[in-house]
Amino acid sequence: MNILLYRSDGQTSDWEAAFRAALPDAQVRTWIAGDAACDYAVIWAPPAELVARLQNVKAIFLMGAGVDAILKFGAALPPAPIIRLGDAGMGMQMAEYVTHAVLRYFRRFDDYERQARQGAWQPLPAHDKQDFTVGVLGLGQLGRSVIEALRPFGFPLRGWSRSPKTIAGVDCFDDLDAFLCGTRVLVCLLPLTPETNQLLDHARLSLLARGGVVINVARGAHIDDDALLALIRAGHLAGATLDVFRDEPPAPDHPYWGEPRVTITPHISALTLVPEAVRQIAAKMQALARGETVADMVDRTKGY
Ligand code: NDP
Ligand code: OXD
Repeated sequence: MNILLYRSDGQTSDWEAAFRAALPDAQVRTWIAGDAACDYAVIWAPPAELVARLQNVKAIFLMGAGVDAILKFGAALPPAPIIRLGDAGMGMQMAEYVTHAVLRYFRRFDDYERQARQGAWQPLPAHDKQDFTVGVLGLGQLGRSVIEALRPFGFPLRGWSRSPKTIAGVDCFDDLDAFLCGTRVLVCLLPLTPETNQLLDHARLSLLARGGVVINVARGAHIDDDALLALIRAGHLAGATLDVFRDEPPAPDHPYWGEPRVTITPHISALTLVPEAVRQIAAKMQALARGETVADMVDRTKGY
């Protein structure tokens, strides 16, 4: 078995070591320009030159859960199956991140952080939990993990997905506007597709409850940045916690950096854990080699 690795950040040495340990008989190497022949490519955010050289691979494995950075190549993609990571420790991390952010707003730590910087000692009225509806856009592997983590806290929960869902204790919507009306905390966990690109524009964000907050842990291009900032500055929204951006990192003069009601993290809400990812991918390679089917195949027509 011949495995080719590529990451846009160049950090492949731990992947090489983990694959050599998991599949001792495999030949494992990191891609250098001009190289190509392999059975399996394990990649993240590849350049066009690499994609063009993968026409004969048996399968492409992604080092993450999102598929936008590969599906953007459209007709230039090889016919081989594309297989994303399935959870691999990301569900728990996403649940931790989003739960932290929801509780921070609900218990007013954002207000207390601002007060403390001004030396102010001032207890504030508690928010009413029934006014703190959490709406999760995307009820896939990560959205469901977030819903389950929030469940014990007793927030009203709602969700929105492409196909209808029934989840105990969760109001599942197919009408997006109805979902947004009354949502106080909006969590975005959608894949980035032509349908979801710039989904959260001014009109839709305005439907959120007054004092609402946005937690975006999916992709920056889901949100109209100008609209989000305008609604925060106008006082309709209380703030945002953003882990993902249209350009990463955002430019030094991006207005998000200077907006105190925007909390920025550097795309860390659910990191790829290399040992877990390699265990999962190696097992899938072995299953494919035995002629079996594997989970987490990307559906190119749906775009995720
Ligand atoms: P899944 O593919 O498991 O779930 C996607 C969900 O979004 C599904 O419920 C799907 O609906 C829904 N959906 C897709 N398109 C639409 C649409 N047009 N309208 C309504 N609902 C839609 O993805 P994951 O949960 O694993 O991951 C979600 C995203 O999170 C990834 O695509 C990635 O961009 C991002 N991510 C971010 C990370 C970070 O560190 N910030 C880390 C990992 C992932 P249905 O159920 O009907 O198919
Ligand atoms: C992913 C990501 O999709 O890191 O895995 O965003």
